[in-house]
Amino acid sequence: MDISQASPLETVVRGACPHDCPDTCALLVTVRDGKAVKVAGDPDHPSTHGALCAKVARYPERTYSPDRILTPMRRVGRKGEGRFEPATWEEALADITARLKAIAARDPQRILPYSYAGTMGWVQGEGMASRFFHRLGASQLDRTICSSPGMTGLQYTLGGAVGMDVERFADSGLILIWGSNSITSNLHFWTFAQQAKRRGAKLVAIDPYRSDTALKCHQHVALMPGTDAALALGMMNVLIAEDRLDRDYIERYTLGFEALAERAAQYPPERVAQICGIAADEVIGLARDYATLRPAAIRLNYGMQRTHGGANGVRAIASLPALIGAWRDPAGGMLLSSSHMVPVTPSKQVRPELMPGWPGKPPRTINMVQIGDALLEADPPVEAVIVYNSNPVAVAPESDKVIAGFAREDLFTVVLEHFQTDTADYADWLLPATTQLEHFDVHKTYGHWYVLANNPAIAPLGQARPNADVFRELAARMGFDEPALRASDEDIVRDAMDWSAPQAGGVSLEQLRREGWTKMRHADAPFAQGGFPSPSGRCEFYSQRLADQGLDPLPDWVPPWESAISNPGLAARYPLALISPPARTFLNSTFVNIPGLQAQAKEPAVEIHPDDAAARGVAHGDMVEVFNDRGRFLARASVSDRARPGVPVAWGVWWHKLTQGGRNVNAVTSQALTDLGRGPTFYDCLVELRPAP
Ligand SMILES: Nc1nc2c(c(=O)[nH]1)N[C@H]1C(S)=C(S)[C@@H](COP(=O)(O)OP(=O)(O)OC[C@H]3O[C@@H](n4cnc5c(=O)[nH]c(N)nc54)[C@H](O)[C@@H]3O)O[C@H]1N2
Ligand SMILES: Nc1nc2c(c(=O)[nH]1)N[C@H]1C(S)=C(S)[C@@H](COP(=O)(O)OP(=O)(O)OC[C@H]3O[C@@H](n4cnc5c(=O)[nH]c(N)nc54)[C@H](O)[C@@H]3O)O[C@H]1N2
Ligand SMILES: [Mo]
Repeated sequence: MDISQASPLETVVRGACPHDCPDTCALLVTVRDGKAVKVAGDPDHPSTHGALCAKVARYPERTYSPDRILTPMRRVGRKGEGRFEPATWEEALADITARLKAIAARDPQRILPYSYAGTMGWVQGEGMASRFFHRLGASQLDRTICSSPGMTGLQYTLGGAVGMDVERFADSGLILIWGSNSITSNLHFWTFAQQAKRRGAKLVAIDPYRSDTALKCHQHVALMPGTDAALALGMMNVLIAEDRLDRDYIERYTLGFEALAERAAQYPPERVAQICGIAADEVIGLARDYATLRPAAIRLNYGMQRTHGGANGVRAIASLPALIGAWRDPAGGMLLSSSHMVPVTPSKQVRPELMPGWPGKPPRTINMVQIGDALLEADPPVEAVIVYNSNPVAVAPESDKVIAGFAREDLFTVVLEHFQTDTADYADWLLPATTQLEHFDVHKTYGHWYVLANNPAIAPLGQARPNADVFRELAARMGFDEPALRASDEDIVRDAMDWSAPQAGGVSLEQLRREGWTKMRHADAPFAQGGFPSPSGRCEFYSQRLADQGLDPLPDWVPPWESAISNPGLAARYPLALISPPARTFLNSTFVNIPGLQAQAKEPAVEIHPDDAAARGVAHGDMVEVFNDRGRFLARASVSDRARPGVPVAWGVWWHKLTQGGRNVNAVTSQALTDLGRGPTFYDCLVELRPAP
């Protein structure tokens, strides 16, 4: 479409959705008299298809919200009170520099960045920020809160985050939508799944909860949380027993089939049925469909890797396509993340070599999942934390500890934000950040094969500044004069991607900015003849790299930390396995404060199966208290058989301060980590509930 000039006063600017979502939509921002009046999806971009989710369609409302932070703010009240007075950037940056210098003189590791994917951009994400913290010698943050178990599972199986072209799902004959509520969290994939459905494909949802997506699939397999590896191994058991394998594909392009077959032999359908809480026939039927309804595709998503065995679950599932040769077809195989199909070299973007002691003895690493413990117990202590692109007080597990940590009067906290979030309340300095409409960036994604440019559509509001600008200036004030710390935004983007790689198809940054997006060039069925990025080039059922670390080289079912099978004592006190997937109206804790979206979600809710509700004297619409040894929160009960017996569902992620009892669901979630990848176990969480006192 021609977007040059709609009228002399109205322009359309090409942008990219910055959010942590596999869809990374191509945006068209209409600007009139310097004001963004509309954000729409680009109709020409194949996966965006002119459609935006309900949240991002409200991006102008969010940008011009009267609640935006538009000037630097200095704390005047007690920690967490959220009382501030306006200050100048000069005052803010001078004080922050002085404080950081003083701490760094003792030990820079006492300074900790805390960030995640508020924006996924190469520039306003980790580009300049990480360079700054590396040069400073700050503690490294292990950014594990979302996808690291799944990414690690892929690494040890396929060799990286590679997978199908999402557009090809339209031609699949069977789609297993596994651990994903696509209509909520991967809407633009759902469009392709629906096309496949209209062409006769069978859709199966594998999810403990009968989600909006599961409701629209032909079949729903409602397994217990954290049992996915058992189900996948059970499917293998049947595929092998019934000889429904692609022996030729296995022979040529996989590693360790004999060993995997021995492992799968331990998972006959009856045992799997018991572990997963489903019928043996479901396991058998699923395996038969998987082998016969071609092309067979799996849309795996991160919802299934938030339990102890999350990475092994991904390893087991990622082994399935090779067993039946599903990769031979462009519409077969699987997709969890395809982010490594873009030729980005993270080290060129974030420059680890700037760290003191690199590579032999770099600064310590702190896992963001365990920020609660880290702020309370790390030795040497964390004396300063600088938060950007994240809201840890709301999103990190075991809130009471996270809050106690941020409430330390001796902790120096800087928060770069759009809004006064739960985390911002604890800031000593709250700094106004620009939104995606106000700054430049470039994005890749994990759910399709495009790279997208985001051109600034409007001038920064108030005194808001882009993250990269702030860290560039802090670097200068700290006296860091390496070229990497003076790099312009465009330099960072040029560094991040290998623009001359064949996948990039010769695109230049200028062209990308003009055209908005470009698709990476890959073969239609990239793994039809193996060629996986693993050390052997094969799909590695057996991983020598895991064996070398003394770990199980084969995928297995690793039971949840908290379940009746693995911890009967705990389950006797807390018999309900709580999961807390994202709400359709919010993006993690972003958008929770936007009135139009908040009104749709109304208040924190927990869906409970009628049997569980009746046993506790809970009626539909009652306020209930959900609790365990870690904490408690209040939520409105929604009694519905869409929830499995024993598995209530609490929608995330509210701001604590916007809930009735002052705590969201993370009051009860745990800081325990996954089997591989050091990830969070948000959906591995036993609780009890009762009518609110
Ligand atoms: N609207 C909206 N979209 C989002 C987000 C959002 O907050 N709101 N968040 C974005 C982000 S950061 C991410 S990571 C993704 C997350 O999106 P997904 O990767 O799809 O993951 P979740 O939404 O966490 O969970 C998806 C489904 O998995 C189910 N589930 C829970 N435990 C298990 C299990 O053990 N096994 C199986 N098989 N299923 C399980 C849940 O019931 C849920 O229906 O979505 C992104 N998109
Ligand atoms: N119980 C439970 N907890 C969960 C999850 C769950 O499923 N259940 N999901 C987990 C997952 S998958 C994830 S990814 C994490 C997400 O956790 P976070 O990465 O913390 O994501 P958000 O809550 O969206 O917070 C992002 C913040 O960044 C800010 N921001 C956006 N753009 C910019 C910018 O350009 N500059 C600056 N300075 N700030 C910006 C936004 O205003 C927002 O407050 O939460 C996790 N927490
Ligand atoms: Mo995430």
